[in-house]
Amino acid sequence: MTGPDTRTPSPGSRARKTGNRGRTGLAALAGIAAALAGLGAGELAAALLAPAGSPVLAVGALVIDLVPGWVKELVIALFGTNDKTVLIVTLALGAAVLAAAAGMLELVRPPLGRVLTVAAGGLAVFAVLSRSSASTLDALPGVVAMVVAAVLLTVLITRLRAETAPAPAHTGPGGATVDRRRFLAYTGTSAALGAVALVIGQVVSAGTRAADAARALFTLPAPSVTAPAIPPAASVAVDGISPLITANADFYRIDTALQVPRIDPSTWSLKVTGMVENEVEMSFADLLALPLEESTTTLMCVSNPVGGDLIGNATWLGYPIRNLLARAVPTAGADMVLSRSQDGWTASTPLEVLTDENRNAILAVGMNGVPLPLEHGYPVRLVVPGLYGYVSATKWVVELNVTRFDQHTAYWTDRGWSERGPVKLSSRIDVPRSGARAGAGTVTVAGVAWAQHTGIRGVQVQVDGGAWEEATLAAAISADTWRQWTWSWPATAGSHTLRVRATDAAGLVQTDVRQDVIPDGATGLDEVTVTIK
Ligand SMILES: Nc1nc2c(c(=O)[nH]1)N[C@H]1C(S)=C(S)[C@@H](COP(=O)(O)O)O[C@H]1N2
Ligand SMILES: [Mo]
Repeated sequence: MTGPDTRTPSPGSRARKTGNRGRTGLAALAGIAAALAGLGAGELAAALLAPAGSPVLAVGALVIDLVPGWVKELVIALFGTNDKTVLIVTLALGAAVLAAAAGMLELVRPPLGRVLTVAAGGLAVFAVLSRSSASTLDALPGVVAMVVAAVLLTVLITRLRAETAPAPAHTGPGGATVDRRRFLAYTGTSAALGAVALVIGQVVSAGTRAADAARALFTLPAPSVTAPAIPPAASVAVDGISPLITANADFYRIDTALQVPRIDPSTWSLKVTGMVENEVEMSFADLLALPLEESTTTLMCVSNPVGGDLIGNATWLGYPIRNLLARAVPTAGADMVLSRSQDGWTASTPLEVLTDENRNAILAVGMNGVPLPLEHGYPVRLVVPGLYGYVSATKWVVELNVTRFDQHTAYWTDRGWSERGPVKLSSRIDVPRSGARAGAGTVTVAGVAWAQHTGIRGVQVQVDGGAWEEATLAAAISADTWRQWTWSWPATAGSHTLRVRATDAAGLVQTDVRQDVIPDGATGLDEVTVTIK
């Protein structure tokens, strides 16, 4: 068995030196095999559970971010469009060197090899989590990779150490050769399984990667109709009020998708089916070739409670659905379009809303100047002013089935929600926040109000159940967007409750009758309680 002297060979002992060098080489191999197995397991876990959590891609992206500009330019100058290949080869070589070092360290200075493995795994997990869209689940593949690599490294190096002192094979059929063979078999098997898992992981996730890559490369076509300019007077300068346009990163997200569908736009198509004279099928390229229109539309969720924040306002770019339906020619009797997403979710939208000349119901591809974010429906979603999202705003849309309300029901209708969901007149106080404290004097009260597709005529604020006071409305963008308002409150000391109500352009006053969000949206008035000193 291994004697202590084999670790510290005496000078002049040629056989031992060679053997030692051989063992170090084998340890390096074991390190590479363990790393390969870990990476394979990690990539497989990523492909199956968390595509955004690929340790390999995350480290690659981190390196791209960290490499100084002049190096990138040099690489591009030298290798042109092969720059990605250069990156991958460099990363693979770097990883191999690290893995070999981990193997050798684990042999001579345990547990330093494991420490190095865990540090590398930690770096991968950090790289994944440092991306803005990362979720906790995305850390899993990196952790899997780290654990598999560390465990295998320990097992393989323990085997290697247990092996008898290396002797030239021709010295006879000693246990050494058998042990070495077994060690090599384990190492080879680990490396091979790792490589296979790595390839399967890459193949499985190729489709999902294609979506990310395509989105990154895609530049929105210029609109043929630009959104009406937003009047400067539509935004009031009050700290804490919701911005007039909601940034994509702050836009609420609601869907049933455990994992965001990742659609490669080159494989995407939209079919118009059902009660139509001509079924229409359209590719992403077909859609982009059509004249696209910009419009600013507020989107809100039926589950938004009074005063809630499941509402956002964006400038969308898309193609009017009425034009598409005009090509399909709905047949007599059709009164609903059941839109379906790639992951099988459905929404029921009244046909008359989608064919309305005066409504910007669109197949959207852009959101605030960029391609739809993956979680907001990339590559294509519906946006329909005047209806809650659950009956209109299908993300990752792939089919419009023209049908009848008495023939089909949509996802949420089957779960107790109304088959129709027009947006209800509502208003919200953004500042002051409930529980806020302020000094006596003039306090600015401000917020937003919406009566989508009808428009807001007025907003009133009430203090402690007193008279309704007229708030000042900011300019409107259109009837399809929320509207900011402010009111200067002459505040006196004490605890006060402020309430807000809106009146729509048709003269309807927002009701104070409280109704829950189910089945077709909440009603009631938003209120905040504040303390004035
Ligand atoms: N495919 C799909 N589309 C969907 C949903 C969904 O669950 N799946 N949820 C809808 C609901 S209830 C709302 S309120 C809006 C929210 O859109 P957002 O996440 O872009 O804000 O998307 C709608 N579109
Ligand atoms: Mo919703």
